[in-house]
Amino acid sequence: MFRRTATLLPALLILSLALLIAAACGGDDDDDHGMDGGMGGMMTGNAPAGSIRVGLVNWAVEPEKTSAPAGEVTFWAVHDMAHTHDSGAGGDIHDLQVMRKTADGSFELVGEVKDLRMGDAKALTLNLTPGEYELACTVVEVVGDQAIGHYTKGMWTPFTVTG
Ligand SMILES: [Cu+2]
Repeated sequence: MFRRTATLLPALLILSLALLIAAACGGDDDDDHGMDGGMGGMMTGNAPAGSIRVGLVNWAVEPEKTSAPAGEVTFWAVHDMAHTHDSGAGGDIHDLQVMRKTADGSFELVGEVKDLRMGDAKALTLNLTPGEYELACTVVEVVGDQAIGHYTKGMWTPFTVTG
């Protein structure tokens, strides 16, 4: 999917670095408030180094890893093209919501990237504290007279942040 040639690779690396630096410079304020629902760094293009790929399909959230150490975590949300769409079945757009389990067992939103069409990929960098999380898509589509809730369809999976 992301085919690289020998000549393109250095340019892509430099571009990626530039984006990372831009995100880091612009994200100073976010770093201090990583848990308050800030968007963190968001970009499109190639997967950032060290990111955790999270596949979004009908109807599952498929991270390549189900845990990470506490601190800065970058999720690379990808609306995978490796599935077909029945017309009217929904699933044209997916989100990635990162939610943290609170003491009372409910979930609070830590960060999200939204509106990923098929083939889209977006990065989401968050400062995560140890605990139990969920990676989810909470899109609700109305197709005809039917509301299709992606979460209800199965688009969530547990994720653990270790201390
Ligand atoms: Cu979805």
